[in-house]
Amino acid sequence: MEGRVIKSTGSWYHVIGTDGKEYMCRLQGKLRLDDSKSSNPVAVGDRVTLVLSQKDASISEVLDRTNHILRQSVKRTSHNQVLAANVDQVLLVATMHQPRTSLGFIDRFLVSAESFRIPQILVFNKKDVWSDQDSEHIAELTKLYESLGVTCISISALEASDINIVREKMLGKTTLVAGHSGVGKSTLLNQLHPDIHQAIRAVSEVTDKGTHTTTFAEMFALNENTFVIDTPGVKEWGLVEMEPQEISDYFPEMRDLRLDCKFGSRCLHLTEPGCRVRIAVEAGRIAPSRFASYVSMVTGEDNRK
Ligand SMILES: Nc1nc2c(ncn2[C@@H]2O[C@H](COP(=O)(O)OP(=O)(O)OP(=O)(O)O)[C@@H](O)[C@H]2O)c(=O)[nH]1
Ligand SMILES: [Mg+2]
Ligand SMILES: [Zn+2]
Repeated sequence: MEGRVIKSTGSWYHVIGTDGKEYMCRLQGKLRLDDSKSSNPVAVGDRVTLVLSQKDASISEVLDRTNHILRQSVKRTSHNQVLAANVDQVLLVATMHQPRTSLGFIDRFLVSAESFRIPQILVFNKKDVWSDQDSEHIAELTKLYESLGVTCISISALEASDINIVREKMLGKTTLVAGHSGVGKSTLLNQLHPDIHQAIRAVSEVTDKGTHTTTFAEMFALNENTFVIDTPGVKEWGLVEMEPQEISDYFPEMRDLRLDCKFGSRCLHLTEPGCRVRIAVEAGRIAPSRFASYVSMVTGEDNRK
C-alpha cells in the first residue's frame, strides 16, 4: 500500500495509508543506510510504500519527490535537513508586532521557495490588532508582493470568515506553513479543521523568545487530497546551496533584466557600471526594500533587524 509520511519522531514514522488509516512505521534497513546529503532520508510529506504484516508496519521504499524544502541543520554540519517533501505551495505567516517579521526575512523565505520552484502565499496575520498605520503599510506590501506573483492575504486567525479565505487557497494541495515563532501558525491550523489540536501558547508568553511551541514539522489532512504542514518557528531562513550569482534568478523583478546585463550571468548587480538591475533600482522600478534584501543575501550582511 502507498502512504504519506505525516510525522517523524526519532526512528518512528507516522504514515497515512491510502485507506485513510494512520500507521506507526519503522524504516526497513536498506533505507537507513541511504547516503543522501540530507540528515533525514524520509521527511514529512514523502510518499512511501508500506509493508504491513500482522504485527507491524514498515516503510520499504520512498517514492521520487516532486520537490523538497531544505533547511540548514542547526549544527551547521554538511548535512541539511529536509523539512518537507512534495509541497505544492508555501504559506508564510508574517506579523507586524509580537513578533515583528522583517522584510529581509520575508524576502529570504520567498527567494528560498522560488529556488525550489514552489509558489508562495504571504499571510499577514493578527489584523485585529493593527493600527491604521499598520494597515497602510500592509496595503503597500500587498501591492508590492502581488506584483511579484505572490498571493497576499490579510487575516486574523481568530476570525472564522478569514480562515475560509485561507482554506480555499489550500484545497487540493499540500501547503507548508512557516514563519517566526508566535506569528500564529498553529492557531491558524487549529481553525482549519476540528481534528487539529496543535498546542498554542498564551499571549503573555509570546515575547518570551527562544521557546517554540511547535517543535517538529507535522502534516495534517484537511480532506483526502488536501494537506497542511505545521512547522516550528524559525529565527532565520538560510539560503541553502545557493551561489551569489544565482540569487537574482529568484527575484522575479530582476530575473529578466539580468539577461540584458552587460556582464551577463556573472553580474552581481552591486557596483558593476551600466548594470541593468541597478538602473532599474535607481529608476524606482525595483523596490528599495527588495534591493536591500538582495544585497544582504549576496554580501552575507544581515538586514533582518
Ligand atoms: N490578536 C491575535 N492573536 C493571535 C492571532 N493569531 C494567533 N494569535 C496569538 O498568537 C500567539 C501565538 O500563536 P501560535 O499559534 O502558538 O504561534 P506559532 O506560530 O504556532 O508559534 P510556534 O509554534 O512557536 O512557532 C497565541 O497566543 C495566539 O492566540 C490573531 O489573528 N490575532
Ligand atoms: Mg506552533
Ligand atoms: Zn547586473
